[in-house]
Amino acid sequence: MYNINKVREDFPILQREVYKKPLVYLDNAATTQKPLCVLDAMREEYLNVNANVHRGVHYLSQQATDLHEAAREKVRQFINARKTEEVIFTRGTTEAINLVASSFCESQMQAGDEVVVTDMEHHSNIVPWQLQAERRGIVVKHLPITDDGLLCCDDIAAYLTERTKLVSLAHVSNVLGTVNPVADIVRMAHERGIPVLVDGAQSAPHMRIDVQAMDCDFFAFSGHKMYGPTGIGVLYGKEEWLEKLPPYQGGGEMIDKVTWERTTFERLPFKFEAGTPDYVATHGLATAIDYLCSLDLDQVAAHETALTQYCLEQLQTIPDIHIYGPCTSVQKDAVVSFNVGSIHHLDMGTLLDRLGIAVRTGHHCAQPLMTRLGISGTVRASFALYNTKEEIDTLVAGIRRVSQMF
Ligand code: C6P
Repeated sequence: MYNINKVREDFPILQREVYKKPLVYLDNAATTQKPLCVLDAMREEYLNVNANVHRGVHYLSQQATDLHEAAREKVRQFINARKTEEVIFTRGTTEAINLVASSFCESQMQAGDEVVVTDMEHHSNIVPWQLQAERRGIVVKHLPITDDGLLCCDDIAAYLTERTKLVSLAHVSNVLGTVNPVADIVRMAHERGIPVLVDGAQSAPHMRIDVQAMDCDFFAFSGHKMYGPTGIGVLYGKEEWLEKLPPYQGGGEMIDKVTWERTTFERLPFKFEAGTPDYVATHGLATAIDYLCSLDLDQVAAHETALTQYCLEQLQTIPDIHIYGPCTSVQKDAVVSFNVGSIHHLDMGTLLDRLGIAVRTGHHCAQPLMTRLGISGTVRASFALYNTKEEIDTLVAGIRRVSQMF
């Protein structure tokens, strides 16, 4: 049985007040709060283990290296990758996608070749490709979405041409909450020999990830959105692809041998990890994964789906509300974006904040999606494993109160 009161005790920040009101934290798609066990694990490492990894023969360095590599194995299990060599530590989803954009385009694409993204991407899955378009003349195409915020799946085949070299799409939209049918898209792309990158920033915290079952070629996610520290993320890549791609950055750790004439590179995964990694953060991420799994991922998912469904039902009782994206938790995951009448999203967010309710407002780093929806921004409530129905009641009462002010 999911014990929400006990779960909330693991996150002391949830007990604090803002403006003398109990904090209702509904900005989890931006970043989640951290449980005590993650903070304790990182403090303990800095206090008693701290040393650079992979470099020292001394005891502390070996202990830190063991923790760091144990974290890689933990991530491997979490996403069900075949090998730890397929798990690259990055600073986050953004860096993971930039790595692929840079190395993939350099080695696998020529001017005129195409990358297909979608109309619901975060800037992190648009701008890296645009940079490559400017530098190498590749073409960025975007799959359309329906007015309900679903991918136009019937159109996909038409977008995959002989020049398409990669499909790169969000697993879950950070604005609409739409859960995209990534396994189906991977199958369609693979039938044409096209690899697929899945941006898992908004899915990894909320559902079981099995990269082998999904059969994606790359999968990117961030630690800080799943109860881990900031500054650490993961790029999963199939070994055969990672072997083919050139290094992203150069520096310490990623080399085999350096001479003035020539440098050869380390084996996977180190080839893609130049410089001192954030080894305390990797241990923090591993602790966050342990925490998440200790609560049972299926129970967490069921709790969050129930919250999303409840929120959708309650919001729909508010006059003049417009909810963006699908209105059923079957296709939507833990993110609800809306506007009420002509009230500006920033005004709504600012006034909700005064009631102690933390939501995000604006374009959510998805400006092309805003253009598609014909709006400048939304108010977004996003849920985590520690949120409650009572908090959603507070949100809904807050929206009603703000609406009456206008
Ligand atoms: N979205 C949000 O409030 P980083 O910043 O690298 O950890 O994650 C980038 C990113 C990539 N893809 C998706 C789908 C995302 O949602 C995000 C981060 C946050 O929606 C911050 S802008």
